[in-house]
Amino acid sequence: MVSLTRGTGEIRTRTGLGRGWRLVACWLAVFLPVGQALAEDGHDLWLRYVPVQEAQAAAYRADISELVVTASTPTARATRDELQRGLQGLLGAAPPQAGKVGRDGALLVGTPASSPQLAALKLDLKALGEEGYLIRSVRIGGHPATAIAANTDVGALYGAFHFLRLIQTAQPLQALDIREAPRLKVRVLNHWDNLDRHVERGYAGESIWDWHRLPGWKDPRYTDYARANASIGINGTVLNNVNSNAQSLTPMYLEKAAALAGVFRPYGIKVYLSARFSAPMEIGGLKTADPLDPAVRRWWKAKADEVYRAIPDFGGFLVKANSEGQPGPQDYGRSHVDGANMLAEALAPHGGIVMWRAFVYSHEQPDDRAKQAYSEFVPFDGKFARNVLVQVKNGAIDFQPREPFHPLFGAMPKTPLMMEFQITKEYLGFATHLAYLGPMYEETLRADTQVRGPGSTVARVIDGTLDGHALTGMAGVANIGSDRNWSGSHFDQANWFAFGRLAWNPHLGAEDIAREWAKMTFSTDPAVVEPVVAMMMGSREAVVDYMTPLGLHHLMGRGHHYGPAPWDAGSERADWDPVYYHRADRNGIGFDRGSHGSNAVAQYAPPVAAQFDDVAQVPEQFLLWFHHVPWEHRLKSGRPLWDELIAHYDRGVDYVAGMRRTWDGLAGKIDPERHAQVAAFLAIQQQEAQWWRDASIAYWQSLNGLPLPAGHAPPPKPLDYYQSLKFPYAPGNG
Ligand code: GCV
Repeated sequence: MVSLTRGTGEIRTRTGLGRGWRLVACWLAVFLPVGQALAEDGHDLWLRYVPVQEAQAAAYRADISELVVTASTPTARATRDELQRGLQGLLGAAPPQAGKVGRDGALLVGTPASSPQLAALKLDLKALGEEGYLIRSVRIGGHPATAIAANTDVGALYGAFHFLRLIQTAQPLQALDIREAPRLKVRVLNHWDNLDRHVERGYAGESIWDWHRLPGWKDPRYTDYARANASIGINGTVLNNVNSNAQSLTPMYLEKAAALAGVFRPYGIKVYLSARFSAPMEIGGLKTADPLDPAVRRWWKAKADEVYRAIPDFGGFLVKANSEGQPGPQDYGRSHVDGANMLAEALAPHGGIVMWRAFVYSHEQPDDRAKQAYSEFVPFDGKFARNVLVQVKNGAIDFQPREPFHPLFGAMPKTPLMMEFQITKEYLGFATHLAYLGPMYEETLRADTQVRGPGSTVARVIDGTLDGHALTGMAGVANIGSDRNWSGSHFDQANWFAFGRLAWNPHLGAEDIAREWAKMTFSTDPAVVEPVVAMMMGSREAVVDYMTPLGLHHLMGRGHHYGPAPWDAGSERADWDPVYYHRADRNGIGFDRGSHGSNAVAQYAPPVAAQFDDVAQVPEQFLLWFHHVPWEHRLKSGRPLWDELIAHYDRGVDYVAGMRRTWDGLAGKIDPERHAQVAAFLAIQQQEAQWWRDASIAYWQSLNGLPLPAGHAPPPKPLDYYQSLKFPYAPGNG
């Protein structure tokens, strides 16, 4: 299926099309007038490769007169195939292939080892490492040409995707001089996918891993998954849920994982597995999983050897231990270090790594759950083995619409910490709410921990530059499922894309990424791109406004996390209940994490702690995260807190209404199928934003008895109506 895109880049036009090129161009001119859009279902993600405007296509075809790729390895073949597929789609036909550059406009792709012509260029590739690439306009034998060069085939593949992106985003192809190398080493998706294909916190259908039919049937989707990930630089995937099942480590499942690894390998993607800490007992017949027990250690070594026999380039293990009921070393009076280092030792001879999660909270009720990870992990700084990364969520609670950065960032200088972002929208309205998460990721990455003075950003902690770590990484909890559009909604694809781009370079800007994505996904027409980017950029803030303004958090329905339930109380753990987090009563609202409260602020570097501790200085977006204040507390606007809260709720709902208007205005410019689904989802979002606003206000009013400020409508229903709503079958529940 195709839709015609209209580009804006300044592309010089040349004549002299070959017969194939001419036929396609005529076909396009006759059947697809500019601006007409045909239906699409989103399956092609941002790799749609639909024809660019003919004038542009003609210019691009002149720039790429032949393709020179030595396709002697699976990765080089994947590179060649992608370029052929991409150029065929974008320009109407793939350029002819040649063994070496012989005329003007050749595209030469590869490594100095694979191509004598590239080697002769003596390009400076040293600093590009194993995954970097350069794209440069060069002259070869007197002919102008474009070189995509790298030290490895995978680097060249990444370069090819970048080159295609230039065309997809209507960039000129002259005078190119692009050098790129990833800033992070491990760029992984975490699939919370169970062996029965249920996806924990998944809103895009069942798991794409068809375990039952593997290894015999390798769904072509796996190749497309690998292409999509490689196109944004993702180089690893953890196949199974962190709430893991030891069966994943049995020979039967290892054979299936090996089949997936075989599909992903040409695309530079390694397979990792979540390891259940108690596996030695569950599938190994041992009586204990104590990490200091010699038999347990032997078992894991043998298991690692077995895994590497099946998957020679296996990436390593991800572990959730002693958290939310998962087994772990503390079950035996041992520590996170004992557990992580035991696995690290088993993997080290094979070059594997352990990603040990810091998302922990104890069985005992802590005074403040936000403090636990820091308290448990900081004492272990410098004690983890060299091949262990500690994987830290962006905030200290749990993927809320807004959280201050996790205090562990900067607090463990001798330990490499990797970021864990959630791509799936567990707490942000599931797949039906349009919330572009780029600004949220950017907000955390740019946050200044100040641990080594100003400029000690979270991005610099995780890219290793702050404390000199070579092992670095970022994980994203995937939003991928078997829905035709992969992510449950068209706009949720942007969150997968943004994660990949930021994992490659955590210093990129969310707006630039949104613009790239919008051009590749919908159209290069500025009349489409600009309104779409504007919608996206404010969309996460709108969710914060209508769900959890001013630092409120964890007010979602218990368990499934769908919809508002700020009244929820009485579950088996107080820190699973919204009332634990907002602490509202007739006098005030908010969690006191200041020096007179739980003192969680003390976990930040002194200048940050001082700012968060001071109710007059704390950024208002975190006010109720760190402070319990009276409803009358005056904000910078001069309004009392109560009025300000209401204003935020209404602003959030209004933003969604605005997105609907913008989107309606794009009818005819976006293909009807995708346009209709986004429109329907925005209607759901508006209803649910209103529900969040009304239910929250009704509940707060039941506590504080305050009237609504003038001009704001009261909730249309009484509180008990909102409290009566139940959602036993909400998707994604664990
Ligand atoms: C995989 C939250 C989610 C759980 C998830 C957990 C985690 O608590 O609700 O579904 O479990 O985070 O990150 O381990």
